[in-house]
Amino acid sequence: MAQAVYIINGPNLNLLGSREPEIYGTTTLADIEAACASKLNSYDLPMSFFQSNDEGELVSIIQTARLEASGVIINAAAYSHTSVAILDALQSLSQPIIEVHLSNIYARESFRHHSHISQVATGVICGLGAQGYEMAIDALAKRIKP
Ligand code: CA2
Repeated sequence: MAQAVYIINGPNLNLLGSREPEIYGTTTLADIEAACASKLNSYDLPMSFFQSNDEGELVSIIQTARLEASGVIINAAAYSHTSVAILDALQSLSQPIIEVHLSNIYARESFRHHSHISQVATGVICGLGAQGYEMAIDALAKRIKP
């Protein structure tokens, strides 16, 4: 069996479904995890799903992904726009990386229009809510070497 797909979520995404439904919808992170598990199962790919509010912990997870993941899906949330440390960690990966945002970051405040992560991502999906994670899995499944 292939190595796990790492799905990495950044700060405040643990609050999904509890606030700001007009921006982020009503789906919880647990709902997203379950949908991703089911989708990956259909590709016979294992999953490791993470959420952290801590930048250093996210860097450590990415370092583990470098050694253990077949591919990475990352929604680094606000750290997408600010974190050179997360960019540096992702730059060391050779696996495909798909960046996901639930909201359309280009239709929001200008400080959300730039993501450090995009330059190292194989592809970027935004504005499609939780469906973006499932689309990212489809994209990764085509790119993961057996
Ligand atoms: O649209 C996305 O997925 C974002 O990565 C979400 C981040 C935001 O900083 C990015 O610009 C775009 C924020 C995640 C916060 O999630 C919450 C969910 C519910 C209630 C409060 C925050």
